[in-house]
Amino acid sequence: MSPRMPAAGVPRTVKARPFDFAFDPNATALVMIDMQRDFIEPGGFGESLGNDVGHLAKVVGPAMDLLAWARMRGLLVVHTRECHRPDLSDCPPAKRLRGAPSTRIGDPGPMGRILIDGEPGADFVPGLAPLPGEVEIVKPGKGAFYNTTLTHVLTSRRITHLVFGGVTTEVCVQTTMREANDRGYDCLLVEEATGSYFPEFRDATLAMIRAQGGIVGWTAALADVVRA
Ligand code: C5J
Repeated sequence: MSPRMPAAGVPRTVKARPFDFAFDPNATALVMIDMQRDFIEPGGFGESLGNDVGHLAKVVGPAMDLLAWARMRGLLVVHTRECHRPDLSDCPPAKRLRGAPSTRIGDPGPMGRILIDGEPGADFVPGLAPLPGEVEIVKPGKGAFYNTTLTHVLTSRRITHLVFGGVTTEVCVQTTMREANDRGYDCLLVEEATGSYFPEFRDATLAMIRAQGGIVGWTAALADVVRA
C-alpha cells in the first residue's frame, strides 16, 4: 500500500517554511525521536561521548507541548528509543568500538548499562513516555525505519504525513526524516521540539531540511503547529 492513499478528514494548514504544510490529522502521525534519559541526562550515552547534555534539557518542555497537541488532535503517536539488546547482537562493532568514549554501549553506568533496552537510561525522560495505545519503536540505528516495524505501522494506518520532534536534530531526527522523505512521506519538523548538543548543527539541519523548496521537508514553530 502506498503512503499516498487518500484518507478522509478535515484538512489543516500549518504556517511553515519553506511554505505552508497541509495535512489531514487522520493521516498524520507524530514521531517523537529518542527522548531518552541516555541522551538527555548526565551519566548516559550522550555524556559518555563527551557531549554537554545540558543543551537538550530545553527540548523537554516543548516536546511535551507537542505531544499534548498531538494527543488532543487524535494523531497517531509514535515514540522511538535508540538502544540495543542486552547481548549486543544488534549493535555493530563499528558503533560500539568507534572513538574513545568514557564508557561504551553495554558498559555499566549510573543509569544502568549504557544504551541497553530495559535499563533505566534507555527509558523515556519523565513526561514523555507513551500512553497505552501509542506506538513504541525500539531501534538499533539512527534512522527509525532501519530494522524496525515502522513502515508496517504507518502503512497499515494509512499515514501519509509525519510531524517530528525529538533529539538529536542532526543525527536521529534528520536520519529518520530523510528515510521517511525517500519513502514518500511529507515531513514537518517542529523547531522548538528538537535539539542538539551542538546548537549550530540544529540550526544548520533546520535550514538544510527546508532548503531547495523543502528538499527533505518543512519546519515550523511550535506555536504555529498548535494553532493549526
Ligand atoms: C545519537 C540520537 N545522537 N538519538 N542519537 O547518537 O540522535
